[in-house]
Amino acid sequence: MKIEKNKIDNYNQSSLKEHQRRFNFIVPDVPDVAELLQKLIDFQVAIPSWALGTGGTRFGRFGGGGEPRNLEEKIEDIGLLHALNKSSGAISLHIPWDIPENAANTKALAAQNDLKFDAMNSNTFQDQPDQQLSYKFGSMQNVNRAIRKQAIEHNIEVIKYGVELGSNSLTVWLSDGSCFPGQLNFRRAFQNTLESLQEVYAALPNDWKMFVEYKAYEPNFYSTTVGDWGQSLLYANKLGEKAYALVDLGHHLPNANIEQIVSLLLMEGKLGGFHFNDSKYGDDDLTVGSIKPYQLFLIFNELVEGMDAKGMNHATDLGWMIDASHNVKDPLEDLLQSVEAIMITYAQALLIDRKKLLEAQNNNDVVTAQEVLQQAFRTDVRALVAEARLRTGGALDPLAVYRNEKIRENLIKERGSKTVATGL
Ligand code: RM4
Ligand code: MN
Ligand code: MN
Repeated sequence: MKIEKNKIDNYNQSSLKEHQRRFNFIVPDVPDVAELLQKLIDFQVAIPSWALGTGGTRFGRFGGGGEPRNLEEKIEDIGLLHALNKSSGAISLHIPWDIPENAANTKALAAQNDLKFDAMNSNTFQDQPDQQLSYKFGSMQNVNRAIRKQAIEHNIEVIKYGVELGSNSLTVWLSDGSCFPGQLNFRRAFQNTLESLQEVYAALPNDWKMFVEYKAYEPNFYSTTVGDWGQSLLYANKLGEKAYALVDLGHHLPNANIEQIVSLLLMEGKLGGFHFNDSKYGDDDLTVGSIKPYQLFLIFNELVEGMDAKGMNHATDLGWMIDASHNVKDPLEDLLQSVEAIMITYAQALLIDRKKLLEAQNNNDVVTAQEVLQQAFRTDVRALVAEARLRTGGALDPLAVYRNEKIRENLIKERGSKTVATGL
């Protein structure tokens, strides 16, 4: 289904006065409103094709109905999100969960929905029904060369799909590792993985990037072969200039200082991609900003500061994506919430008084430094984010329109209540 533009305009009309009151209230506090709004307008967050259905845990899955049955319906769902918030203008595909059978058609449908193709994702963490060799004991790290080769070829195939669609990056997340001490030799696992990644890297088109995503644990519980940012950076450095580390917020050990990791990876020119989500305990894949909004703000502070220091374009020089799972919420509502949280936090980070912060740091004025950060964090920027949407034809309140228009009910009518989307 599609949402008509005039429906969105009507809703906007009904809350326009209230919005303008809020917007006018914040404007005097923003040094350059036009510039800030433009940055918000330009900033787009990709939606992963595997996050449009209900996620499960290893205990169960409680579907909500109306889930997209194929790639086309997934693209339509993201099109809906983007029509409402104008900040979700890209889709990230996981192969083989979402194989574009006819690339030209898939591309055309995405274009109709004003969507681009973000990073392509390979999958060597599950065995597929028609697969010859098993990844039970790892893929690129495997002691068996034939299994490594199968994983390499899969990744090269994913690049080929991406080229057809106009994507320009490959994200490799490996679940490789070990569950018990002694199961593998760490150095050998690293070397095998490096050599395998090198073969994939050699197949990358010139204008492509490769993102090496790390994760502390799960599904392996003793060691992970790309377990933290240090290992990810090692691979990226050894691979070459087209290879980068990818930070997924849920992939760290408890209390890790993610903002510091982000800062140093940016300093090294080796931060390539970013997966947003939130977590309380592990890789919980919860709604962005739902648990630790201040941490997200501190991360965005480093992102903005570090990108500006290198003259990078906020919107295009890193790959931004949501990587979440939805167990109890309507996936589309959850994604709207996540995008909103990202935009709010980005806007807050843009409001930080950099000059004052630098002065405070140079004077060892710890109190002022903290005050500067918290001044921005405590500013209610929601009207700025809404204004950016309004100016690009989106909804002042995407969630309200989604509910008022009964989008989920309509999707259930259209697709049925028992559909299951491919993905996690
Ligand atoms: C992993 C990781 C990857 C994602 C898979 C589905 O934990 O976050 O980015 O592709 O989940
Ligand atoms: Mn991820
Ligand atoms: Mn994850």
